[in-house]
Amino acid sequence: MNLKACIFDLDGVIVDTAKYHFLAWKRLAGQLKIEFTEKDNERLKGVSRMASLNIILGIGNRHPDVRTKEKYAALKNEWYVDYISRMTPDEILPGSVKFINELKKAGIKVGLGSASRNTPLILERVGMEDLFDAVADGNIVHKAKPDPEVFLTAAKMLNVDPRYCIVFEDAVAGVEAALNAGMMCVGIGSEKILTKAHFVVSGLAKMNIEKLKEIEERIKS
Ligand code: B16
Ligand code: MG
Repeated sequence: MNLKACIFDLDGVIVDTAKYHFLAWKRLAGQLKIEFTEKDNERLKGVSRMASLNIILGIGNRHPDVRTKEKYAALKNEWYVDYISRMTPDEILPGSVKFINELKKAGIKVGLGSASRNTPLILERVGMEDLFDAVADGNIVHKAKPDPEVFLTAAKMLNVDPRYCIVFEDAVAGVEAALNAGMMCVGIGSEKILTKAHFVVSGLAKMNIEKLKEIEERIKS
């Protein structure tokens, strides 16, 4: 295998925080009398907090000033933090820890690439604060996915050339970010949604070293 590093998205790949983002955004949308559905929520996955708010305001055709927008984003985050503060290791998605430990044993570096500024709190709550060799998150990266910055930063921290990295992503914007970084990308979720990913699996429980080799060979051929 030429592969040297695996970089994981957090929300929707390692933990299921999408449901908490949805609940908090839904509450804000409710207060603003904007109808916001689970289908609309798909468009928020992987994009930054302010970009998510702009999508919701767009649905309601609202144009508040910058200060008001900051107030809304802070309110949503307060509710979201309240939910994630109560997370436990039980909320780690199946197969994640096993696969990551298998990679480490095989000498493959593991990194995290998340848009979330709440990454440190989530990792601490689920007991994963020491698992990754490098963590690139919304606190150190400023360009939102599909910009490749988050994954390029993780690769740099791992000291691995982007060509030898494979990203695991559940969001359309995140898959595009991985491809824009010149990396291989495995989509986590549905083939119908993650059409640009090199390969799609339903979750990390489906992954192991053998499968990884097979995927790399398929991408290269
Ligand atoms: P926060 P990921 C992303 O995380 C989420 O998918 C996205 O829905 C959220 O808006 C974004 O983080 C910012 O999160 O408000 O906590 O800073 O999928 O890149 O791990
Ligand atoms: Mg995600």
